[in-house]
Amino acid sequence: MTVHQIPNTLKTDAFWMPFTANRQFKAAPRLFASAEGMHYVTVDGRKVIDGSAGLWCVNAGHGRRQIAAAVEKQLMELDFAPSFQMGHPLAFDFSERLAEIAPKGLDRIFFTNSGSESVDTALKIALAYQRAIGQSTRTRLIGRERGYHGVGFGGMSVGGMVNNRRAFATHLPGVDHIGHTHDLKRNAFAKDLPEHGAELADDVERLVNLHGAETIAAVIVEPVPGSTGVLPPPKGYLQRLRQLCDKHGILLIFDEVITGFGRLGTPFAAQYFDVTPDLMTTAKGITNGTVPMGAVFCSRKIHDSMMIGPENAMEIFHGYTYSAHPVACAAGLATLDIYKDEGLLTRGASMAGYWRDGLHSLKGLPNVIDIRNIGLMGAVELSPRTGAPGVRGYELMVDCFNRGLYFRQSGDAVAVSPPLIVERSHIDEMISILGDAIKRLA
Ligand code: PXG
Repeated sequence: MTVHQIPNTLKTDAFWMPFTANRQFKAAPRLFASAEGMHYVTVDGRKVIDGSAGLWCVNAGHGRRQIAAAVEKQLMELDFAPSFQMGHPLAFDFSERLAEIAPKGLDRIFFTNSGSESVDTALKIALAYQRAIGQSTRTRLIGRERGYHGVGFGGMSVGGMVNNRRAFATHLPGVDHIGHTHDLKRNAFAKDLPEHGAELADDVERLVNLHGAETIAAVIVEPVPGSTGVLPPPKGYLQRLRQLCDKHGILLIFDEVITGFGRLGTPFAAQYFDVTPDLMTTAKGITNGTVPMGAVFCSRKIHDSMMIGPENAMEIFHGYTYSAHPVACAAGLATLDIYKDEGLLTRGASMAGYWRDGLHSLKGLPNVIDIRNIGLMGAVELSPRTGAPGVRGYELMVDCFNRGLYFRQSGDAVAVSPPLIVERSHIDEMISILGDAIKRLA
């Protein structure tokens, strides 16, 4: 047993932790020291199974030597190269490889460093495209209640989780939201896609009637919202959203930061649902979580419409110092090799049934009010304690962590999304720890 660092000798004051109850955490830190395959090892040497692929990103499992070797090689060969008016071959190779697995027609790639940057980039491309085709009154951006699109001002504004919004009063102007699709009354314990709610997509028409279609540039949704507690879309909903966007000249953006790279058993959710957006945002699994990176997949239509003006003019005044960072590209290429060699982008399809049955076996346990699943994503929702929303979920998370299971908590829901290398025995282990903890919980 390797004891890497004793938590109570660790100085915890300087690190202001993101999306964390800092004072509560620092009173009893939960610290990982290493990871391999499906497991983390804590600083005190306990093995903890990774029920959330890190933060929905370590799709090929931990400790992949092939990625480490590619990163090391790249750092020694070309540590950094600018992508503004200069380039390096890996960026082109990686784009071509991404284009090969992309939903049809979304084969023009813009690199970023995170999901939040991908979202802001996609929103900006949508605005610039509308302007380029002479639709410059289309400046309004539409998100969805309960959506999570990262933490930039753009992503925050189109996002729909109240705690991510309320402290930061200044949002983008001209943003509106359609309603969410979570409907426990009609759809609790649905397996895979809920039956009811395709008509909720018509909310787009409510906003068209309110604002005028000619003011709306784009609608952005997660095909399956993740952070808000895994909400598979009602049957037919995304198809209807696509039709309405087409009817009204509105671009459709899928935020696939979580659903991208095999989470549903297809490379992207767009392929799972057979609905192709105009723009698709990704990050996380693009490098197996090893090196920060994101990418926006753009349709030919959008890309080509912007290749206008004199040839010496930049087509879009946008990009990041680290767009197409060579080390991230190397990590990404090695990641795609692993996904391909091990069939991971479609493996979820063969595991989804076992995953679904495992999760739904928890039905009937105390306080369980809903169970949701799709591909290798899942959620178990507990009823909140009176006057204390989120506390039950938190206690469950801590109890499971102490007994060897890590997952993300979203309020009183548990969100699980294991690495795509997960085996049946791992699913059994996760469900057993989770079920026992739910039984113990008051
Ligand atoms: N879009 C979606 C759909 C996301 O889920 C982002 C954008 C932002 O990505 P970055 O890389 O900027 O964080 C995300 C991020 C959780 C959790 O457990 C989810 C995310 C990040 C951290 C935790 O729900 N999603």
